[in-house]
Amino acid sequence: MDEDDHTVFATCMAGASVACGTGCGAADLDADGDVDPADAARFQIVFTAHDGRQAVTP
Ligand SMILES: [Ca+2]
Repeated sequence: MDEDDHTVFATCMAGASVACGTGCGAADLDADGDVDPADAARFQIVFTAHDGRQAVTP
């Protein structure tokens, strides 16, 4: 996970109950059909924890 992933995530962040846009399925980290603060919390955990040495599940 890197800055490119962050850019995609930020582009896809639309809010609760707003359907994921094209190409944003990977940003829906809790798989509930939107990209909202709940996904952002998961993204932050993975983004800050991932150091390339271990797999991190959101
Ligand atoms: Ca979501």
